Amino acid sequence: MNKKNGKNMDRPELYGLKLEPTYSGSTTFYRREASQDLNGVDLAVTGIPLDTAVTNRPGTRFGPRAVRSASTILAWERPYGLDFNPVDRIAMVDYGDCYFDFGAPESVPNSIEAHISSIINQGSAVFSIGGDHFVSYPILKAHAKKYKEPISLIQFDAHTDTWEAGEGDDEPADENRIDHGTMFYQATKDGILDPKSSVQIGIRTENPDTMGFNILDAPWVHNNGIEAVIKKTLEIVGDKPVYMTFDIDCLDPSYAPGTGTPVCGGLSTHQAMSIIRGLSGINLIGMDLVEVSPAYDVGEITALAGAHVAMEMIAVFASKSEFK
Ligand SMILES: [Mn+2]
Repeated sequence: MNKKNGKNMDRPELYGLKLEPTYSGSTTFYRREASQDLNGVDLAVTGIPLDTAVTNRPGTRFGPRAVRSASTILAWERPYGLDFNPVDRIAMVDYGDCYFDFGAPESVPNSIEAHISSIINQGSAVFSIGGDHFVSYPILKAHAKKYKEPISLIQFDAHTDTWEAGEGDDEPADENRIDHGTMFYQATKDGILDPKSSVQIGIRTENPDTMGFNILDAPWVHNNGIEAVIKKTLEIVGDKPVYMTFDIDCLDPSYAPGTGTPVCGGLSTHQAMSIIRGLSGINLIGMDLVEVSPAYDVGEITALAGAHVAMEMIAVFASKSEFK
């Protein structure tokens, strides 16, 4: 056995795992090579450390780093019960973080969109780690431009995030507002999302205007069970191009306290991971995990939940028949 340390910085190819003590070495996501060379890459993981669009507690700018660090404890074997390791089927790199100027907030959406476009236009899909949930809006814009059709959304969340921009005051809606509760309103108005073939799972915050999204709210999930959620979701999205966004506050605060707008009555990590695994076979084109806020975490359980959920999403992506 090669006892040289730092083995994940010395890999001959982009596939597979090299064992290294969890506590040592580089903390790229799932021990992937840190690289911005996307030649032959199927999936690039990137961090988007934004937390200025929140309505409550900030701190998600530290989310990417926390989730990457938590992922190192997973990077020694395939996800439990899965008959393959995603990194044996897909070439995945850690692309590093999106750069944006925190002193010029109005420039942030375009910076994120350009960052994502630069990745997906080179032929790699992208898994983004937020960051607050606003980041999904410029990410979706980049995908819509590439795919040239409204995208279906599978959204795990306590909140619909379809609140009208500017709602609650007398001013007309300002679609340029940067807000982590309005971006799917904006995306739907833009024609980027197709709500009729989209589904929101785990919702437990009142918002009477659904904008036509299918909603399997948290009580529905608890009352009907994991298999029913999987069946309904597969029926709704069919074989359309689908983007999956996982707001960590979909999980109950007992499983994910480290987030900005926690709501009780949510899903367990078991429920969320099982539902995602059951969605294998969908036409998944992109993914994000958002709203992990380490300063409010306890024992790193939120970051760990995020890393587990991320690997389940990546396994769904890797299950596509185009990979080896
Ligand atoms: Mn949320």
